[in-house]
Amino acid sequence: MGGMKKTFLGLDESKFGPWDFVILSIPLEMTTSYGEGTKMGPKACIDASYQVELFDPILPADLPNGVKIHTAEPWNSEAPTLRSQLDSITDYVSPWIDKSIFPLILGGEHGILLPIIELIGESMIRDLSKLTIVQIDAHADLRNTLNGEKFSHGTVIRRIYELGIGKVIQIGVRGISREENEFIKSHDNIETWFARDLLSLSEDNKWKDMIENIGRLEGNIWLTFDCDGLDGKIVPTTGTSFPGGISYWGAVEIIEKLFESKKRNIIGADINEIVPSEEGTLTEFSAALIATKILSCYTNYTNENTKYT
Ligand SMILES: [Mn+2]
Repeated sequence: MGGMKKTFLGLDESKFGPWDFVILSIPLEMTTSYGEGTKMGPKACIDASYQVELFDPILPADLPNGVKIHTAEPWNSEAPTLRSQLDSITDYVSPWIDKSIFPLILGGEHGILLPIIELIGESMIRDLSKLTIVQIDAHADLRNTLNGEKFSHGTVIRRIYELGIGKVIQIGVRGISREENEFIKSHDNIETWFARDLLSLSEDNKWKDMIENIGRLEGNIWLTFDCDGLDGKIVPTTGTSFPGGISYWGAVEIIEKLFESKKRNIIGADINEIVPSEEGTLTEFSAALIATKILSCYTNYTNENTKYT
């Protein structure tokens, strides 16, 4: 392909829309605690997607399984402050927040989610109390501030919650502060499935309960997938890689369950905190597999029936 831009999965893409599914890259890196390199994440994920198979046994045909995909040019900004960077993310994402297109956003640190949800509140779902956020993450991201910073990967779900989100469902949390734990306990519409309860080796662990619970969700859903929600073994270089997390098959089960029913409109998703290493590691490949699973479930979901409205 020479100097040509790479497309997700190396698929041939039509130059002209309308498209059904867009891959957006937001390589923002400003506040990640340690393990820098999220700004390389989206590109590394797209590069790694070349190693992912187009066959998925749940599909009647290979990917793209009849849907029109577009890999957009990455976001790029030299704006001087974090808030102005977030505003430029709004400009970048804006053309793609549209009921007829599914946006899959590759990040970049988790903080990218705030302008996206703000935009959804302004244009797509005016009443954010009708939106559920499903968050896969090692952390709750519910701090009021982190190192004095209001806008950060460690505060992003708190900022989004303050917009009036209907419900937040957190899966895989295992790094949390006392303040966040209290915040969860005192807010009924934040439902946190701690990694230890889900994944403990005891027979009465809560994994099945969590999956059933997801199966009962209705209405509009945004899926935000922080790579550190996965077990540290399969995302070894991500921002805050953490042991005791969700397995690859666990993540696949969650995604397939979410897309299984038309009671739910999955309006979009992001995969964030992708940090590759120079040698190339599992992290970006794991992220590419998750991204492909989302695409694959989306194509099945839309092809099975008419598109959601
Ligand atoms: Mn996070």
